[in-house]
Amino acid sequence: MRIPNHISQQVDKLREAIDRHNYNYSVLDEPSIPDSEYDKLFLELQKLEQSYPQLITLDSPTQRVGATPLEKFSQITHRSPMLSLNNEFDTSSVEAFDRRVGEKLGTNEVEYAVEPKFDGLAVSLLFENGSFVTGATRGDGYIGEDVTLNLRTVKSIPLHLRKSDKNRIPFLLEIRGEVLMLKEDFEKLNLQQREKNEKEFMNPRNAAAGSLRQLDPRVTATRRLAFFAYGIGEFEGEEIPRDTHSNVMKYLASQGFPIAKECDVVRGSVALLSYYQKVKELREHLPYDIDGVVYKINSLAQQKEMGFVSRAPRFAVAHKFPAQEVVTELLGIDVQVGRTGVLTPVARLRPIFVGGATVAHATLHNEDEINRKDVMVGDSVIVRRAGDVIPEVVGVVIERRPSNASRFMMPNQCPVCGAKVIRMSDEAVTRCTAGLFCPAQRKQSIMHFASRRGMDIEGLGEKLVDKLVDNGFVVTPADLYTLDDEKLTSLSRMAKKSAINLLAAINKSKSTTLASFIYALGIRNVGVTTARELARYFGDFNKLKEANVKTLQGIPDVGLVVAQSITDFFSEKHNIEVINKLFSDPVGIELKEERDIRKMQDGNNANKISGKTFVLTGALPNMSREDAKERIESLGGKVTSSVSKKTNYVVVGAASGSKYDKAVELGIVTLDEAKLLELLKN
Ligand code: 9MJ
Repeated sequence: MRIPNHISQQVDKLREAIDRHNYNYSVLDEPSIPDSEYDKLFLELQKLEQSYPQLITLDSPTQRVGATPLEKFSQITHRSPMLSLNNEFDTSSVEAFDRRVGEKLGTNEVEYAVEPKFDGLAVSLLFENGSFVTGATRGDGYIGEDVTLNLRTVKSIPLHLRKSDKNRIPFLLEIRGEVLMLKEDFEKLNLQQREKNEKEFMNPRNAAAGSLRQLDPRVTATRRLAFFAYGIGEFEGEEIPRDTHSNVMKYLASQGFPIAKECDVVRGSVALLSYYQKVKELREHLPYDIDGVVYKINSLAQQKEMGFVSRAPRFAVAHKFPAQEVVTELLGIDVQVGRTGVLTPVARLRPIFVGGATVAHATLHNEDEINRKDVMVGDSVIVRRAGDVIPEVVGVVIERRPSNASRFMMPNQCPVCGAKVIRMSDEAVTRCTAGLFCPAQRKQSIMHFASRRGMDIEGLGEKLVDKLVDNGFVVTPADLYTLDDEKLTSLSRMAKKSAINLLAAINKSKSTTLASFIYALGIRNVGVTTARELARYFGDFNKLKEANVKTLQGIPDVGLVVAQSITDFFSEKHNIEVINKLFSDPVGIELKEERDIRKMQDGNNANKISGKTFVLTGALPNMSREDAKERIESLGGKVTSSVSKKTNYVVVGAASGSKYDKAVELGIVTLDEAKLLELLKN
């Protein structure tokens, strides 16, 4: 059957549009059309290809998804070997590397291309006449497994190259890079696995490996994998740069391959080390796991001159970060009691250095988690500490389990107060039933009451709260306001001056906002955002106190569970007694009207924030993005995730990428942290 001209033109047009939108979405992380529009284009192309199967090509976007499963992977011999890098772990080895290079090349300050070292799986993608034909794992460096069908499902891998300036396409090109799973997608995948009662993955790397080495490409297609290019192997084609590695990387980016935003070019060992430091600080803010940085001599001629030693190049090294995952012995499992009575099992570990600190405890979350991970006391466990995140046990090395390993049992009594514990059938957690009669819960709720986002009582830390509760000076939050310097100075290690400061802070906290007060009460399931919503909706504490479930459910983001928690809280006699005490003499909490505060702010900076839309991008030097978001929202601003014409400000931190470019393109005001703080200052 002859294919009408307008049909092949329409097919070309659809493919071009789908590829472009896919690139914007998967590589630039800047969706250009809504999903529904994309689906429409895709469906139209699929229909045309069904009617005219002769038009189907291997690099059509419809050919990414779900081929039939394989029996086993076949093997692919790489055109040029996939080298491994030598690892360096300390400053002096990096200096020695730079010295060796300098001596061999007879150059003083060698130029290096520097890049983050992805913690994923190395793959090689072969493009022939511009089309993606095969893709393989690294294997032994010479022969890998053919995972082409799985790699086709990775949306950020282009299925064909773009024509170069000279309108040419390389005859042959091997692209080298790493397949990985973004941290965010890893969390989502594990959540799904948990819901399906299937085994969770230990870390993003394992999840990526498990997804890529799947015999059924339909499974891989459901996993969100990412790809980043970091070099090329064999190539034939005039348009490929032959001067520097950084130009090769630019070429790859121009061909639609994702490359790390953190790539740079520097000179000399001092600059190498400061790059290492910079990326190390960025590490926890990056969307993917990295395990170090890579230094490569930038000049390809100089690379050739350096040559290889056995299977590793002499022109590049990996400078590894301290490990974030280590194996240590699980000595025991302690049980801690939190503010809402939740019993949390905590691993007691043989102390070990991980992620830059010595760790002796790690969370085990809850009983189900222990069972799912099959953790037993005495096991060798894998402990992960990434950035400021609480260390956690992610898995067990089963082969090393000793014969005397013992199972953990959740106690049936609260380990702090001895009261009965219960586990609701629909909850993963076990709780102490004693409420505020349990000293552990009492301490935690007082800490919460005094926290920064609550009543903001400066200087009331954990140790002091322990003493105040243990001495019987404080039973409920209202008792904080009955403290005097005599009581305080009777506590060990409490100097007169600290006592005076604390009393002043307690006194100051009496004047607060409705939102902070609601949050401070520690109602289950009511966090900062919900507290703010409730304050905005009711504007009056008594109205909130008397609201019923139905009214509460009418508030944005308040579902049945939250509504029920609120009414449960106010139906508890004990809670009402404490609240009454807080509002009457001698305490006399005073809630400033939010509107008054807004008026005050409108006078100066709030009109610059209230009603304005902010986008935060990159890591800020001194505050977390969460903090910045909260502070902007507390002044009536809105924080969204993508830059558009409606955005008023883009707050730019380190390693900000496309959002910054977009802001510049649209002429939107950009702020650094200092300027943001100036705006927030009130
Ligand atoms: C990773 N893993 O990110 C190389 N790598 O170069 C980077 N690996 C590499 N480069 C030559 N950025 C061999 C391996």
